Amino acid sequence: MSNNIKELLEQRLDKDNLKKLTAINNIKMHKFIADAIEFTRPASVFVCNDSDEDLLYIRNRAIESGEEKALAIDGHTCHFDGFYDQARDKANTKYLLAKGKDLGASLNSTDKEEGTKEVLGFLKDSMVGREMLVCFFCLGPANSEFSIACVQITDSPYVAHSECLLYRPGYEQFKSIGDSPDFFRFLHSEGELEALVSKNIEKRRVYIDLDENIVYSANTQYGGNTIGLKKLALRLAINKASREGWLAEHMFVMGVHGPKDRVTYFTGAFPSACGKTSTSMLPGQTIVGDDIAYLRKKGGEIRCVNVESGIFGIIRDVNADDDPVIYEALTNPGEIIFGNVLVTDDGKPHWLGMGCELPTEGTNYSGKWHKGKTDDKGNEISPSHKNARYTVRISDLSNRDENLNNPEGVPLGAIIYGGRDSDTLVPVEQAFDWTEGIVGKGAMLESETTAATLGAEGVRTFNIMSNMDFVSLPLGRYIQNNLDFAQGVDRPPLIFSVNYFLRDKDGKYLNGMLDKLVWVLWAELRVHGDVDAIETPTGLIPGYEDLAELFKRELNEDFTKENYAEQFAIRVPKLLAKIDRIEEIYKTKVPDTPQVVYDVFKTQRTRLNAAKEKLGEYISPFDL
Ligand code: SPV
Ligand code: MN
Repeated sequence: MSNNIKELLEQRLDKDNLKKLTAINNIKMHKFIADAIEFTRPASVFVCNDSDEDLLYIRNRAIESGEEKALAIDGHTCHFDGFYDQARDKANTKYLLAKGKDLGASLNSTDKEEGTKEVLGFLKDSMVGREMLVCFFCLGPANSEFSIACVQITDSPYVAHSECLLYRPGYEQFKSIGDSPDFFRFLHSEGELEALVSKNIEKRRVYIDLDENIVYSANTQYGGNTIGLKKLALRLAINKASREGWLAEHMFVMGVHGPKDRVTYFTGAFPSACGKTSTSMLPGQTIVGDDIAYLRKKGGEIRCVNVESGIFGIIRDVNADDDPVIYEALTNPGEIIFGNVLVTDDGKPHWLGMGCELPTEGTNYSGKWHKGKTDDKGNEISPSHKNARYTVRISDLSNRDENLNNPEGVPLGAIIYGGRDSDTLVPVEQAFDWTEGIVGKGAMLESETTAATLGAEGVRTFNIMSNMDFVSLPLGRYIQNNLDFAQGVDRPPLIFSVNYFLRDKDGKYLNGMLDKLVWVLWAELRVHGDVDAIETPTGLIPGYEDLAELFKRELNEDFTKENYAEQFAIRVPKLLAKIDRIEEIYKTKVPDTPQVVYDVFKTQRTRLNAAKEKLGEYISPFDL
């Protein structure tokens, strides 16, 4: 260790914490911490070595600091983010780009020198009078080809506590990498607080340095902006994966349980708040992860892991009928953090769609709340926020998959891409092959915006592979990486699109919450060639009889021919308009679009026009 670093750490850490830190022999990590101490000037530094004692210390700090309040049920706490800090801030999340580097017009970036100066300006002296927490985590299972060691510095015990639930411990992993410089670094300060929430929201920044594998986050508390290992690390990982020939995706990983105890692993990419977690939690199936997956090729197959060990899930509409496993966990003792829900004086959390009448007063993200309370624009404040969340360990859930921590990952049988689409795509469709799947399903994905990011809701937006907010390389390169990924794979996974959000002409949803179980189980049968399918201009859809059987057996519902005809109608004008819209985006914004993308648009257009000639604009699946 260089003398300066050593001296500084010796001066600023007490004996115990110094011992914990120096037990990891990594100069680059020591320097990162020494620099951060010098820069943010905390009153004290705590180093977490993942012992039960240290984990308890962090949890207690979250409560003592007031960032979390203990609730009535043992192990439950609640945290509030500021009124204007309830979602990911896309506008202020930027890549720091050195002169001459370009990620393309679709990605938000800023000049590296200026941006670094700006964010460091906000972080300077930010921890004066506060405690700095230094935690180590591992992305992916420990001791595996997938593992990435990470160090998180934060002054928010809520952020540190959340990460202790959401990520695998990394202190030992860090020791095992020795002096390797190959790890991710996160520096977060919530900045000045007022009534326990970040005060200077106009100075909220999340700046990403891809060359250094560092993310800086300032003046914010909301998890998506602060929890380094979540979306901040995903942005770093996508870039790293591109350099190393694997994929980092915004995907769940689940075990789909087919006939005779057969388990087929699926990943699913959905934009935030579009049914990703609820798909991975479907009854009778097992969960590996609900948000982020790493995929690698090994021995002729694709294997994948959950990067995380917990769920930071949307709590809205979690109730005993629709999400029984999560509901059970949220209503029983266990370590859970509720975020931005409504809390009543008896210490009980309440949220939208929990399946009962909500109280008319309590405490929420606006402070003391009563029904009818309005914000400064006169809009009524909802009892709990639409993007209110819960944080829980997957190992505490009854439906955890037995391969949750398998260092080899699980073999991938199928990928599903889903978005919020009221009028175009059928509920489920298999792509003809890998290329049409990556282009026609993943790279054409659109979704209506939700409360998971700041800004207007319900606006149809291009969202490539559901990963648009996190892609950290030129989009054409990203598509090419996905296309190339199937090379050398003996049986590439099947690719499907799903759409849970179709509506009729009166705006009513055409599907029930659990219908997705049928789509997923049908896809599982397709992976094994157990059912036939009907060809459409854009892929393969289920036959009526097969769906009717699954609806009866799984949901005890009669799926009528009318339901089928309405949901699975091929809406040719809508599909053609979608191709036009997406093609325009690639032509104008993505100069490095691979030619094959345009080729797929062309063949799909030709097939759609031919079908229109023969069968009309809105084609019943019974006519195919
Ligand atoms: C998402 O918004 O996609 C999430 C939650 O999974 S966040 O941590 O905000 O990214
Ligand atoms: Mn997500």
